[in-house]
Amino acid sequence: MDGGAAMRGAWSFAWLFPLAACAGPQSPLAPAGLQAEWQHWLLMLMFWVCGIVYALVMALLGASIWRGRRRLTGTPETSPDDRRLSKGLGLWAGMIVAGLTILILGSFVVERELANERKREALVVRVTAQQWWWRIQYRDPAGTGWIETANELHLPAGRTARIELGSVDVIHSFWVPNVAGKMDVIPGRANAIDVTPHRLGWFRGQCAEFCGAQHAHMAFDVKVDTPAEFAAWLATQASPATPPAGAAMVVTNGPCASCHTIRGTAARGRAGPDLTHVGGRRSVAAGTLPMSRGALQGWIAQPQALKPGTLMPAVALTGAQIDATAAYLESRK
Ligand code: HEC
Ligand SMILES: [Cu+2]
Repeated sequence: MDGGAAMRGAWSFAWLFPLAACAGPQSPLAPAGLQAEWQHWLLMLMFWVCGIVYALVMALLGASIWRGRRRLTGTPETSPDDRRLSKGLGLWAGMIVAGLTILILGSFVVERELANERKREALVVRVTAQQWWWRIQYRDPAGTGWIETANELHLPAGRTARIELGSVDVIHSFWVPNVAGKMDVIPGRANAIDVTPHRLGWFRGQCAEFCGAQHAHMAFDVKVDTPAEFAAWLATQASPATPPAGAAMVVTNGPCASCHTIRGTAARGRAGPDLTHVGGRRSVAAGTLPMSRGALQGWIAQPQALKPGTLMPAVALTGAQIDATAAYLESRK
């Protein structure tokens, strides 16, 4: 196949591209939660009502152009029939009123359902956005404190979670399209969004408000667990780490510790993500790389090359220290 044919081949499939967004882990068209399902229902209602009106307008436009052309080519003029015209206009106005009424009733029903959902007793999760990652905190079921993690949100299926949103720097936006709509995250303002997921599996959240150079690398993984899986995961997150030994000790005694917390060790920094169970996460640096030992090595050696502008500086370490640190962090499941 020559280049031109290949190009034409590719273009003939181009119409499929919009459909690629219809399924998958980051799509409002594949709802996995109650709120997303209602919003999807409303979207479809709007699509069909507006789509039918659009098709009718186009059909009438086509018909009138066709009639106009016939008139130009000399077919004898038929005198406009006033009664038919006013009947048609009356019908048209009636359809517009009916369509708008359906849309108003639809959005009313959805608003009411979402509000009813809000009254349920909710699991409180605090999510704090910052350039360019997500601090995530759960209330400790065993005590009064908070259990902290980052960049990976676990939710129990069938239960409403109230995500309390805060920002420490600029405006971000919390968006997990499979589960619910968007909510802005605004410094100095307490926003919250309720989500009631019911389909198990992995989904993807993304910051949806431009927040600086690495806005696109401000994603997070979302896992909808069974209630038992969720309880086990939360218990793991609550447990402290065993401190590292040998060359990996730089992570708890060196500069890393001034920015990162590893519970159970001397590392108590607050500027960066909690690393106590970083090895159990699915990705590194807010969705920048899939989790692996190599990704951790690369990230520790050259954060500025992987995520230019990120607030984590490159720390001067030896190769052996980087390898040992990556191995230790990877083992922190
Ligand atoms: C000046 C503060 C600072 C220092 C020093 C620092 N980090 Fe970070 N680190 C951050 C910030 C901020 C992030 C989040 C970056 C992002 O995603 O944009 C981060 C992210 C990370 C992540 C990814 C965490 C995740 O949830 O995916 C790892 C792993 C990490 N740092 C390890 C280290 C190690 C090891 C050192 C020492 C060699 C270190 N950091 C030194 C601030 C720092
Ligand atoms: Cu952001």
